[in-house]
Amino acid sequence: MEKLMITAALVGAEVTREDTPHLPITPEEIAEQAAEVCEAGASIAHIHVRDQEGRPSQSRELYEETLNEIGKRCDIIVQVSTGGAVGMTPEERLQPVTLSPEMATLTTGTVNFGDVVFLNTPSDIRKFAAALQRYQVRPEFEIFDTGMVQTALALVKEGLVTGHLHFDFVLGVPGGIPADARNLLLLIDQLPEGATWTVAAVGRHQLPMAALGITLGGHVRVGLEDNLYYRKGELATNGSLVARIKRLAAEMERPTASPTEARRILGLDE
Ligand code: KMH
Ligand code: ZN
Repeated sequence: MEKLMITAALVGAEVTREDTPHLPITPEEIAEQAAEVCEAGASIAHIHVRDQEGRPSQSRELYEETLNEIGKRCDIIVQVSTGGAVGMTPEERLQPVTLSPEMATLTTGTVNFGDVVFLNTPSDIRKFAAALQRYQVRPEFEIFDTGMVQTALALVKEGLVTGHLHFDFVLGVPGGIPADARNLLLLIDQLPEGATWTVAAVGRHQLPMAALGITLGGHVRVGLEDNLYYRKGELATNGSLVARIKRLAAEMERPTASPTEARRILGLDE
């Protein structure tokens, strides 16, 4: 089995400081936590940014500042969000891609997020894929429901995505695919030879799904974007969630990949 890549989803768009005092908001805070999770065993930081009031933003300037601050502190792979927050326009969402970060997310379908709609039309998905290609950014396909894998593979067929294929299965979003073992296997079964995958899951599902990801030879995403708690009633930090996965994986004889090793797994060094 290849080494385990841990992605830390540090910020997200939905969590607030009222939910947890551990949420990073400013570029410096995000960078400090990126360095902390890198030290704890993460090789990828999935980031969103926030404005001064803590509201979700896709500002190119804020992303640029955050990327610079992270680069000063550590070598972690930075994966920017193109999902942004529900209700943002595609143009707004695409801003950080123009900075040519190493990676960016690419959601390949529309999904309900509870009572709101995370809209990704077929033409917008292609617009996003073309932008990532133009700026030479490696996509991570964000898969919130079963049919999204086939749409991702259609982009590959159309030549809009080339090179190594990496998927992130996000389970347990209310309106998306529920977090259970059979559903994870169903998603994995659709992947072509050579593709890699990460499992993320919301709330209390994060830890059991991560354990399954380690067992099945996949990779793991944890972090405050998806889950606020270390255990029932105890708030987590991004660092504590990553450190737990590294310990768990070590117990299961699965060493953790450094950022350099993760670049090799993802073909980012080619
Ligand atoms: N905030 C969600 C609407 C991504 O980062 O690409 C979308 C999201 C996915 O978080
Ligand atoms: Zn995100």
